[in-house]
Amino acid sequence: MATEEVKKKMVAKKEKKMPSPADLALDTATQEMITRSREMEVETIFDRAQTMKPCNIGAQGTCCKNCSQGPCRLPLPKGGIEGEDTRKGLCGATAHTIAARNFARMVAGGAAAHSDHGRGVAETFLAAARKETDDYRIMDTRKLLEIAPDFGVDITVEGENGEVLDRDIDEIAVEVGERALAQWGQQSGEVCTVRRAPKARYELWKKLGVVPRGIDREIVEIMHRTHIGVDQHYENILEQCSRAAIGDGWGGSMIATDLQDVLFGCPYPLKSSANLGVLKEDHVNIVIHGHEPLLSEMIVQAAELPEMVELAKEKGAKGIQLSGICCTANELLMRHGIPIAGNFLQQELAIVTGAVDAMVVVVHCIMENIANVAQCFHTKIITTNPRARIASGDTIHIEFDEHSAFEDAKKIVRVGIENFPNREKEVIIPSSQADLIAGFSYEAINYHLGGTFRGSYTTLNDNIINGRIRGIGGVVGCNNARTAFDSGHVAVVKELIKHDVIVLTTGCNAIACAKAGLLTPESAKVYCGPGLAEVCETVGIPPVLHMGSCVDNSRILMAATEVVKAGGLGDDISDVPVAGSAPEWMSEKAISIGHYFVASGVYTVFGVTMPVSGSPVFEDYLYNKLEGIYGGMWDLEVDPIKHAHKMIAHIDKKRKALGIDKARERVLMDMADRRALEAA
Ligand code: BF8
Repeated sequence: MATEEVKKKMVAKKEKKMPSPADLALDTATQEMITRSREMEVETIFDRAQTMKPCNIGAQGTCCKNCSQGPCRLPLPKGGIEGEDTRKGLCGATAHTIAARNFARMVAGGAAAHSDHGRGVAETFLAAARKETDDYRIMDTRKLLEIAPDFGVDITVEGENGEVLDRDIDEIAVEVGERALAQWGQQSGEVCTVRRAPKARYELWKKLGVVPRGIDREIVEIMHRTHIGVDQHYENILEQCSRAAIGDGWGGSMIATDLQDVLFGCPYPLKSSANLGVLKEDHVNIVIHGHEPLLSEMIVQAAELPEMVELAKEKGAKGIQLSGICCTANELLMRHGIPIAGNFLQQELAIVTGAVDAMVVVVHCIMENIANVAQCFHTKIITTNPRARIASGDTIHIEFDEHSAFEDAKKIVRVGIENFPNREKEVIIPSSQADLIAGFSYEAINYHLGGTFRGSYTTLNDNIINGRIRGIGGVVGCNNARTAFDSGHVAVVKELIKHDVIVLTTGCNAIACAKAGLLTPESAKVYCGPGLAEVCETVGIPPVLHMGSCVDNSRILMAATEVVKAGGLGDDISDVPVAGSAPEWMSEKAISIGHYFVASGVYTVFGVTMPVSGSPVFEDYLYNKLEGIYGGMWDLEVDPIKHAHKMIAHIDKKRKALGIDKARERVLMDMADRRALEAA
């Protein structure tokens, strides 16, 4: 048995091995809270990432556990494969079949998560349109009229004398709701919103036979094909991935974004702030975490009720501070300017401040361990969705129903308020928070970058053609505890804007950029190349445009489509100088997003890792051959600077193909001349 002294030495040795908070996270607020959690012996993901290492074979994507004869593990031999790859599972499945199956199941998981979110929104939308609930109503009729034709719904009607009359808005809303909801269960034909893609892209999908028939159908078919003994051709499996992923990006996610905009308003630029410093010691802090905005919209209204503010004061608080984590945060920010407490890896740390009176969770990206961390503090964890409950800890479940939404929200807010006097531990809130501007829906970009009299993407295209803007980077995705928190995000984005690539961002990347101060117009002068800085200064926009949550990646698809429509940059998304990126991805949703970017013609680079490295054949298919089929392909680059430069090289390749590479050289000469003049 170890003596006390030996024990101390062991602990010291263990502690010495633990990386310092500065090595684990970019921002000081996170570092402070990691330190506090360690001091208080509250275990977080930052600790577990040190003590639990990933399975090497699973990380390569070549562990098959799709039947009970396995798991069959096919690691890549050290030094790679020489000659024919003869590795096989018990059934004979090759490494590429196994890697493709595992990849496909990630697409299915991701597409299902996004699309089920969309289904929930569509159901609530329809309930609102049919006036079955008083709590939701059609708010943005402009957007409703804009999207209705895409669902095959007429917005005008012929009058008795042949005149064109406006149709009743309620009738239009009901029909849009019904048509939208039908896209999930449709068995044949096409998901109707897919037709929004540029004509050339849609025609390519038709030729390849990858237009999704129905959103759910394509996801189910992935699960069928990847069952033992079904689809054993990696190219054929990937084709099904394309159907499901397109059904997500151009279907489930896009419909979710559309209907959320109609119900809650299309976002336009507004100011706010981000990081743990937005929590307020003297206020009731209610943190809303997850993805669907249906409940959070009600919580915003409930928290503003005079009776709630009064109750908070009775309990000794000065008011109620709402903030968000993950994509619910992005939704609330985009439409209401509610501040963001943090992204994925900050959910436990928000509780570690001791200031969170209630953390209300919905669906996706909620770590089970928040329930354990909450037990070390007074925080109430409130689950609200029947699909997402937590067995650990001592959570409360207040089920949210769209028919009693406001009443449910009031109950939830009251739990937070009543918990305020129960704070036992010292409250320590990091001071760090950064100002930001968010709310760049593709409609808002249309307006801000548009011409003088009417919005269009022509000005953006002109600036790409004349080379001030080199190209567009869509940088999105999660945090990943296997890499220093936020550092990949921020390094990739800074490198892109330094080289005049304007960045469209969503999800946890958007939050990382916000915390790093990249979502302000002022940041252009500090971080951008001369061309992009000039455009941002002239138009008054940040160089990094926050377009919303992860379902709002559909806004990036629409922005790319608008660029094609505005002309001068080719006929298809694959012609445009654009590249995609997820520097710190971790979720299955990210894989579905990555694949619909690729299938839409976008070269897409992921950071950290890709679970396909155990199959050089499948890896080569994703990283090289797909470009010949879709005009877009996957890539992996762990080093953030190289990652950004791979994107830039692709953007330059597209500029060259369009014949606009010379324009940029001229612009750079002009700017250099101007600087020389300024210096003289
Ligand atoms: O949907 S970026 S960690 S919060 S999965 Fe999750 Fe990834 Fe964040 Fe938003 Ni998207």
